[in-house]
Amino acid sequence: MSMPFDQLTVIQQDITTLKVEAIVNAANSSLLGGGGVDGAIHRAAGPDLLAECTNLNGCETGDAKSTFGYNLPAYYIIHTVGPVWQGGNQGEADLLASCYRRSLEVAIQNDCPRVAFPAISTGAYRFPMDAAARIAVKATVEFLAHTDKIEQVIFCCFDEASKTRHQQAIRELCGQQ
Ligand code: AR6
Repeated sequence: MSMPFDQLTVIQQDITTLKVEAIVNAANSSLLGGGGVDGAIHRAAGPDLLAECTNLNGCETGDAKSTFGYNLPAYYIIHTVGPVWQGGNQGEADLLASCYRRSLEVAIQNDCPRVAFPAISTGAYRFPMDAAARIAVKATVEFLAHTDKIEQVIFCCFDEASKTRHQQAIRELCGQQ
């Protein structure tokens, strides 16, 4: 698969510090907050975020909904709900790919050219990092092939291992970088 490499970036950082049009939150179906990156985003955005989330009526696994970013440097937060890893035979891979596709669709609806993703489902939801990174990159590359509305997708990894896996997945899917 050929790919304009400059559209994909892998960084190791706290996603709440990023100044891009939209960051993605790895939420749960209540959209009312939790631990991990969800907790960090709610803490950094402030209480107005929870107030807006309360009106969203939750979110299905694999779907995505947007809110404002409030005190975050990012203008929007796109909340998506990843699958809980249950061994791999419960549609987890398709649901995870759907999180990336739906988040990018919601980014386009909100005119966001730059979107940063955490490694959805790889924390509390226990999706194996290796497989998750490949799914994330593949779903994103396939999506970007059919739109000119997204300029940059940032895989914002929390640790070194996650960063390495995403870089590896990009090399595997797109050739040498
Ligand atoms: N910036 C970037 N990545 C982060 C950050 C951060 N500040 N904090 C954690 N990560 P998780 P999940 C990474 O557990 O697996 C919540 O309670 C982390 O290292 O946040 O989708 C929700 O409410 C990991 O690689 O999300 C749900 O109930 C990745 O983000 C549940 O957890 C995802 O880990 C969702 O679980």
